[in-house]
Formats: sequence, structure tokens, C-alpha cells
Amino acid sequence: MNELETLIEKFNQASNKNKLKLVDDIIEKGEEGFQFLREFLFSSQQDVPTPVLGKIYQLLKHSNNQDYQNFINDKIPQGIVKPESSLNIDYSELQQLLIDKEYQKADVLTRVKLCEIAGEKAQQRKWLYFTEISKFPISDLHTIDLLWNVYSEGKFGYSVQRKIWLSQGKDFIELWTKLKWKNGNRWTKYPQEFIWDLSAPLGHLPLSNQLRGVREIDALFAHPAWTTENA
Ligand code: MD9
Repeated sequence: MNELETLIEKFNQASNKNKLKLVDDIIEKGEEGFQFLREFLFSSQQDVPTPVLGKIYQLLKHSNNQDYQNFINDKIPQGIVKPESSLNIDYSELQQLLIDKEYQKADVLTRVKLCEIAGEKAQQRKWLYFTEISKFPISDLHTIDLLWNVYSEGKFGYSVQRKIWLSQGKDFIELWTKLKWKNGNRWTKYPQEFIWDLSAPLGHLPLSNQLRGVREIDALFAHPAWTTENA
């Protein structure tokens, strides 16, 4: 077996977490590595999208190789997540921003979309009442969370934040520190002090403004979306 074949064998047996790392090693092997990842992505199209598939999609789309870009543009132009919405809300722009790792723009758009889910009054107010959040459809929250998760190597999304919050005994002060939303007694300043790339800590994005307290994020974490499998 050559080095690439060994890597591929490792990849096929690896957990999703280790697959994420092996993708980088496979890419380094050049043309044949790309070829393998392209086929892996294409043959997984009917599967539930994962951060591994999201990372491969992003690498192919952003490669310098015209063939890979053409493959993406011809076969899977809209991305690997089918953005379900009970309210017929369009999440295609959010998907494109996240594919392109435009995390700051995606963060802003996510707040816009949450207000769109909540309705006209929230759209005018530009922030959410916790009572509105508890009425959100599961499908729309699943979609937003999945988009963030799939295109961030599993780092971002509300479900990631919620897991950290649970692991800290539902203590928001601990959560803010873990997410680097707060440093000691000092709140992180929006937008300049937040970290808008994958060097951020686990769960750093998307942001929920804590200006009006924790009721909004608390309602988000209490939502049935995180304890129900399907919409
Ligand atoms: C995480 C404690 C994402 C006075 C921008 C979106 C928004 O306005 C300016 C408000 C205005 O209308 C925005 C985000 C965050 N903040 C703001 C994120 C964030 C996180 C923790 C905190 N914030 C905590 C926090 C506390 C007080 C404030 N914030 C004040 C504050 C003010 C504004 C923003 N924050 C914006 Mg913050 O001009 O919702």
C-alpha cells in the first residue's frame, strides 16, 4: 500500500472526529487525495450531513483546482444541507455564507433569521422575547444549528453551546467564560473582540446578546429541538 492508501484505510475506520483531521492529510497528497474526497462526498449525498462532509465540501469549493470547483458548482451548488423550514423561510444565503466561512456575516444573518421566524413584531424590534422563542418550529432551529455545525468542523451552533451549558450544570456565568463571551469581569466587546474564525473556542458562535439577560438563550436551550430527533 502507498501512503495515500494507508491514509484512506485509516480514514474509513476513523471516528468522525478523527476523520476531520485525516481530511487535511489526504488533501496534502494532491490530485489523488482530492479524487478520493470528491468521491466520498458524492457518494454520501443521501446521508445526514456531517462536519466531515462539510469540511470536504468547503475544501473542494475553495481549492485552486477548476475541476473541483466545477464539480461543486455542477453537482452540489446549493451545499450539502437541505434547509428544512416549516415557515418557508429561505436559508440558502446563510448556507452560502457558512460554506465560505464568512462567520461574522453569518452571525448577523442568523439573528435576522431568528426575528423572521418570530414574526413581524420581532423583525421591527430586532430582538426576541423568550416567549417567541419557545414557539419556534423545531425544523427551523434544526436547520440553523445544522448549518452552523456542518460548516464549522462541528465547532459552532446552539446545540454545541447547549451541551457546554449542561456540562457546566446550567451555569450561565461558566458558559460565558467557556465561550469567551466574558473574560473575568469583562464582557467581550461586540463586534471587534469576538473571534470570527475556527480559532475561536468551541461554541463561540452564533452569538446571543446578553444585554437583556439570559431569558432569550435560556428559552433557546429549553427548546424541544434539542431533545427531539425529527421535526
Ligand atoms: C454574546 C452584558 C451580537 C449596548 C449586536 C446585535 C444586537 O444588537 C448594542 C445594542 C444596540 O442596539 C450584539 C451582539 C452582542 N451584543 C450586541 C453579543 C453579546 C454577547 C454577550 C453580550 N453581548 C453581553 C452584553 C452585555 C451588555 C451588552 N452586551 C450591551 C450591548 C449593547 C449593544 C450590544 N451589546 C450589541 Mg452585547 O445598539 O443585539
